[in-house]
Amino acid sequence: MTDRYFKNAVVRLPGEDAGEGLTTASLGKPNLDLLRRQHLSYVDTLGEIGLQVEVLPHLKGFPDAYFVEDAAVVLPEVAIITNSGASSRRGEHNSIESCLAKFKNIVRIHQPGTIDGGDVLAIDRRCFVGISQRTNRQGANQLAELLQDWDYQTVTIDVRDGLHLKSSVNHLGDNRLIVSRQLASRTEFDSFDKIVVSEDELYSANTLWVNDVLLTPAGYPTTLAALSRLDLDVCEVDVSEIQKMDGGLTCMSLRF
Ligand code: CIR
Repeated sequence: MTDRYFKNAVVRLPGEDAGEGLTTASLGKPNLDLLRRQHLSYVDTLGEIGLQVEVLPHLKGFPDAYFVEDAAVVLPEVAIITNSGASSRRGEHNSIESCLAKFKNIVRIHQPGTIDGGDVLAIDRRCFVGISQRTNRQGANQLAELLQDWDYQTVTIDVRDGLHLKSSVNHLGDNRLIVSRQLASRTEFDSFDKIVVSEDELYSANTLWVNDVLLTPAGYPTTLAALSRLDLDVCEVDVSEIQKMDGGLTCMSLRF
């Protein structure tokens, strides 16, 4: 199942204002040049893995718009345009919709429902939805109702650590998850094989599986060692400046 699962990716270039976006990280201001280089290197990596990458231009007035994952949930059958819980991000969705409409049928989440794509982890026919500062129950209910048409089972999970659900749990292909200790004991994840990240390496739970490659943030040796024992290539990616803006590897692209 892991071979060539994703064929396309959509990314967006960060602008001059990339350091002005929302963040809860207390890691200081990002170095803008370095942030842009790290973003380009990430885009190159997706291309080297074999994805067809569509690079959207910077979206003026929306410093967080390069975190494209939050504006949509893309599934094999449909693309769901979300409605961010952060009002400063609401103007990002139209342009993502125009792009995705070339590939997928489109449906939308509407007020008062809010969802950020970072809170949605879809694995086969299961869709785990984090209830967070960005995603509310109305949004999760709308998503569940929409996805019934394609027989998805939607499960909500309260997000206690990090910005989004995928700050703490991600799919590593097949039946594997990488997950924080706090979420690892949740019964919803009982049926998965798990790599549980240590408390001091929590950020590395945001590891991105792309076909037969795992992209993992540089600087987390215990996680790296655990990932290296899987039958996948592992690629460390430096995202130090993106982390300062509460971002990570999953949130800078939409894959499908
Ligand atoms: C925000 O707070 O919305 C952005 N600065 C970071 C969004 C990161 N998105 C994600 O992890 N899915």
